[in-house]
Amino acid sequence: PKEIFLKDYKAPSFAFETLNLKFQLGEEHTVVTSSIHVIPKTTGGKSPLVLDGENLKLVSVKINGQKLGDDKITVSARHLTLASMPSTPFDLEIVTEIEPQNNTSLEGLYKSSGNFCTQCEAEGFRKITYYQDRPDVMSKFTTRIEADQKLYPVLLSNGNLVDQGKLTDGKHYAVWEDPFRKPCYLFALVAGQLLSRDDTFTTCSGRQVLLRIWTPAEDVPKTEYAMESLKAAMKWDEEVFGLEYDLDLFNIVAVPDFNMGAMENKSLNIFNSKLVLASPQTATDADFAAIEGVIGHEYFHNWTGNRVTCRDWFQLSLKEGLTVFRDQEFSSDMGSRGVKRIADVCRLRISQFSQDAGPMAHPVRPHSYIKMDNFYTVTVYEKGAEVVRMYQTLLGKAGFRKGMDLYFKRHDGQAVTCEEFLAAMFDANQTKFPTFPLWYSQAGTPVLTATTSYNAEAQTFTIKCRQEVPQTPGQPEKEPMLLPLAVGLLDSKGHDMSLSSVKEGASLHNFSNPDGSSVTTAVLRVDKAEQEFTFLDVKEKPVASLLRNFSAPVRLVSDISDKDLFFLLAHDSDQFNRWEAGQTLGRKLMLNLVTLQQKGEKLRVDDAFIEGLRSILIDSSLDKEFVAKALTLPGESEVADLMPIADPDAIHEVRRFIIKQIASNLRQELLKAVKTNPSAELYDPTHKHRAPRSLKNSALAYLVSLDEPALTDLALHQYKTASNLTDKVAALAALSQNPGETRSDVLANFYDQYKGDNLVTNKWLALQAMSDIPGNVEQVRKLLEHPAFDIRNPNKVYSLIGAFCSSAVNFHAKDGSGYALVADVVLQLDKLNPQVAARMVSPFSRWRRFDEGRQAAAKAQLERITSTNGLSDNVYEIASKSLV
Ligand code: BAL
Ligand code: ZN
Repeated sequence: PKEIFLKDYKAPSFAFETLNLKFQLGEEHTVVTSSIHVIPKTTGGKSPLVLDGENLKLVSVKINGQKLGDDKITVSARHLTLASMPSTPFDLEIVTEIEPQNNTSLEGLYKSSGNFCTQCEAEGFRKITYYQDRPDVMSKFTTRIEADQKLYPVLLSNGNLVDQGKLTDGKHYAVWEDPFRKPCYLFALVAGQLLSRDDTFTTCSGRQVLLRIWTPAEDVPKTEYAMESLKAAMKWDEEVFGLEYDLDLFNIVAVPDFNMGAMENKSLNIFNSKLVLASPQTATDADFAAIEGVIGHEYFHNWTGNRVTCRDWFQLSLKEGLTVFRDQEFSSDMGSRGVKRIADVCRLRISQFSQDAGPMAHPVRPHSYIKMDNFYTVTVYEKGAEVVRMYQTLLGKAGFRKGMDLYFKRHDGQAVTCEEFLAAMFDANQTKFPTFPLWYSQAGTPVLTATTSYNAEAQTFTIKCRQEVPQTPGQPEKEPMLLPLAVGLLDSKGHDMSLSSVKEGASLHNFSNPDGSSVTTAVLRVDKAEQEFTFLDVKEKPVASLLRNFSAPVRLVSDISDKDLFFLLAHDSDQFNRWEAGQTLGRKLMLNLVTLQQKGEKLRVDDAFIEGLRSILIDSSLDKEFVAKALTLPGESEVADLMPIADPDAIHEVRRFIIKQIASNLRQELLKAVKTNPSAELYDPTHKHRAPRSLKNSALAYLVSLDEPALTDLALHQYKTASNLTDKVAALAALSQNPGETRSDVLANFYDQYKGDNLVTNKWLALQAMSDIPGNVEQVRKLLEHPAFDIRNPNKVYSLIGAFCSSAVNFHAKDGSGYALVADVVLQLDKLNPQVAARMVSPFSRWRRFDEGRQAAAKAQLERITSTNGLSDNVYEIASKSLV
């Protein structure tokens, strides 16, 4: 397979000014007629026009109405080359035939539950027609759809509906015109039997926008929350970024078969149904929160992605990092800022730090790819969002907003690069941080080591910083980069000290807020391999709160004592760092106990740790969702990443042991948390109601871990009487920790109750797949044959196989059976849906982190995959890079 490099970028030699598409949708085949007004960019000579296309049947090519001779046409598996094109503007018409009904890759035009729909990002448009399938080719699209009226009463595409009517033979048509130039990855078409929930939004300039969410008729009642989220997102973008919606219609369509979560096609977002459909009885608090976040995300793309798009796919983070940052901020404003930050950092550390430390490590802006689909990664998305967040941390909220305003002013309607974003941010603030751009080009998680000292006589507090960016594939050497280090100092009462000034090298920086209030968090700019910062006028020995709000995506190593960590857990005003203090203690405890476990020695949890958690649990002034987060131990994979050789069995035993110790020591407090936080009869997904529910359900899980009849009954009672799915699934999850009859009975009962609902049965699949009970590999193999599973549906694959890979003890089963199971599925799935198959290969990539036996077993499966004939480029890229 061919690797594509950023350094080889060349601007296109032909512009496509307008594109008229005609779709004649049929059951046997669909005819696509594409009429393009082409403007040659090169002067002189007659150059060939090379178009991308895959799995297309070419019917005809015309130039200015004249059929092009066969001698001028070359068709290969991936391209159509048209020789000696005119050097002046011309009209090109291409007719192709496709078979959407047989398209299981879910890229291009395909059918889902009998309806036609599309997915074109990144390179799916080439499965619809021959085209310059690249984001810097922007055109004005007009789309005519013709289809059987009974089978496909609803015909949708981007922009405004400008014409519709009846045709002969029971057919009808609709014509859509999108006034905004766009790349083809933002094209969308939907045709089928759908009904809509309609609403309106009046924009800040007084325009009324019609909002429509389309689903099969029976699902319309489940779209209420999605609609509320959409209106909230539209309002938020006006208020926070001054960005108004630009058309009179905004459509969302929910489809059950979708590779991604959702897609931001101009004015016609297409969503995976799991991110649209929700009711108290069919969705959990987490589902409601995800819907709010993703509805926001896709809507926000209208400006960050659609109005200003990417020059090439290497720049993906330009729109994704920025839009993830925007959706994170939106969700923070809708719920609890501290809790949202904790959740986002957890995800980053568990998934992205791990990717950054493995063979698939790549910069936020990758240098090369074989299949772009493989680069929709946590690095491009989540680390990319951290990079955007760092601009805001360095420039301040007002400075960041100035940068955003300038970015839109300069680049509206253009396809640009990450440099343009950076330049807008710096120019708007008349500043420059020379080492900041390295965040786009250097892979790997920087390690920031901080050592502190207090000089009582001089009343100074010094932080010595050392930074190192680890080697990653293809990048043996790294430069120091700018790490914003947010610091607060706590006095002996636990209050924030007022910070007056800091000395760094020869320069002195004075802190003061514009309104005269005191500064309690300072942002230090760490940009050298070694550097020292000295706070002046520090009246007593402080406890330092470092990297507040996780101000940079780094691994922080500090000399902070356990005593100081307990102090921060009790007092830090920065909610993230308060939680992080507990996590740091938890990680240390787990690592210590793992060593004991490996030596066969007795395990013990310090009283101080239990007491620290007890004081959080009984502190009624705290946000209950924060308390639930603070009670959660670091994940097994997080601890595995910190070990020289990961030992999933020992980590699992230790984590279970600590959970049971916490449960038995805090039994009374946990029981109180369960009893005093019942859900209201009328379900409400907002933070106010979600917070007590999350605390109650965390407490319940702890208690049930003790496997005592009275506590099991408590969960059974909740399972039977729950008035919402959150409580029901929480009870089911708690009960399914313990193997035995109760577990089997509730699982059977749950399936029986929900077997008609795919989204709910997917939770049932996932819960069993991620279970760490012994022998679960065989159980998951059986579930592959269960009627609830269907390998063609990505959600089901993610629920069963994706969830299975998250259970370290079973995926990494010593006998290699977990690896074999996943490889079997990958090879079967690759023939149907290479994108999803490649995602299932990713968990293998960390195989070198394990002992020799596991390494050999995982490597054997990777080699089995790479040596398979007819493998897709998608799977080949991940599997072969994992082996390097
Ligand atoms: N652009 C692909 C889906 C998303 O990130 O919104
Ligand atoms: Zn996105």
